Amino acid sequence: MKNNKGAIKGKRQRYAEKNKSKPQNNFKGGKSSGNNRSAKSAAIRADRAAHKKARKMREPSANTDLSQNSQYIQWFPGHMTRTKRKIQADLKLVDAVAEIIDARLPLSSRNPDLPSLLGNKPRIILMNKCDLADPKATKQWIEYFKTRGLKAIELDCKTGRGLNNFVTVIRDELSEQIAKWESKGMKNHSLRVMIVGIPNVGKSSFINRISKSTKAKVEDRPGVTRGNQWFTIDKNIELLDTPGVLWPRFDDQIVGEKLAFTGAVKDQITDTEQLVLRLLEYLQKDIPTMFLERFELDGEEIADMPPHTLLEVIAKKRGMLVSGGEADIERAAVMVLDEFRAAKLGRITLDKSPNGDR
Ligand SMILES: Nc1nc2c(ncn2[C@@H]2O[C@H](COP(=O)(O)OP(=O)(O)OP(=O)(O)O)[C@@H](O)[C@H]2O)c(=O)[nH]1
Ligand SMILES: [Mg+2]
Repeated sequence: MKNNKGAIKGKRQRYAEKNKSKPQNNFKGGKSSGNNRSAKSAAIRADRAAHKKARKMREPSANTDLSQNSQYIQWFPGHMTRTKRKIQADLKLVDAVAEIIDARLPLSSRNPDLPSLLGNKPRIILMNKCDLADPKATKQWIEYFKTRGLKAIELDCKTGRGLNNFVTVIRDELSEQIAKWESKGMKNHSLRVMIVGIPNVGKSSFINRISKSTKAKVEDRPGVTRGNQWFTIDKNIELLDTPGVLWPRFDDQIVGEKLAFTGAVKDQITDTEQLVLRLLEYLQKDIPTMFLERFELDGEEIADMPPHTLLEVIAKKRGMLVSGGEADIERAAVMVLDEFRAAKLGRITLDKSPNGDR
């Protein structure tokens, strides 16, 4: 199998890596809620247990599902360790944390290190990119998080859908703290919320959308934001943007692969052709109608087709040929990955929802 890293590098080289603005952090500490500590602790314990269970639920396990197309994926550059420290240091400045996850990966895009990193800080979940995910699965995941004591809302930062719910949910999560402030005569006490999540899930896009600005740098690659930065969305709410953080080792390689499918790990560290063969293997398990329609494929014919043959068929259908009439596999792989990421192959939630549906 050819390695097309060079080709991908060429494509991605347009995105020059630049260092971002330095932290602009000049707030005095805000306090987290006190009265509701035991309820919050219970919710946090439930969330930790959920994380543990979630890790077990992530399927299929790397040990049982390693195909010849699997590749070892790991991306934990030094700036992520620094970011973790900065997040911990800045926690005292915020009243709550909003964890942004990718709606296509409600399990795999949750950093398992977050519960211990965030301690008892009130937390909500924002399921972003819901325009790319299966709407039914998103609703099921929201219900699932609810049973774990976590408020979750769906968002689409491309159109702004769901953004209006953010303030309501965050105020609801902090209602006891707000009541305490009000009882002390602090009627319009501002709320400070830290926005955290893995790379490329739309943290900065969310901040730009909600603050109706373009101040936070946004790009379609992971690792864009490099420092914590404050934004005021109105006189009562301030948001702290943070760089995306992964964790040092993916217990399950399918998690690493799913994160690579969606663009949460750097494309340059993966072999795109191999990655796309894995994506095709994954799609073959439960073939999306849009995928069949888009490439004019027959579901029964392709169900057991070796993924490399399937990619050849797709390349030929698209007229992607090299001299001699052979399929241009490298070009087809890049095209399939791009179309998957843009949901042109269907709105696909890659983590099975709790009831087993896609
Ligand atoms: N389809 C879709 N794309 C989105 C959405 N939100 C963000 N994006 C895109 O996702 C890409 C990454 O967005 P960013 O806001 O830079 O993500 P980030 O989480 O800040 O990324 P890092 O700073 O690298 O951690 C950009 O191309 C955005 O346009 C969404 O709701 N739907
Ligand atoms: Mg960012």
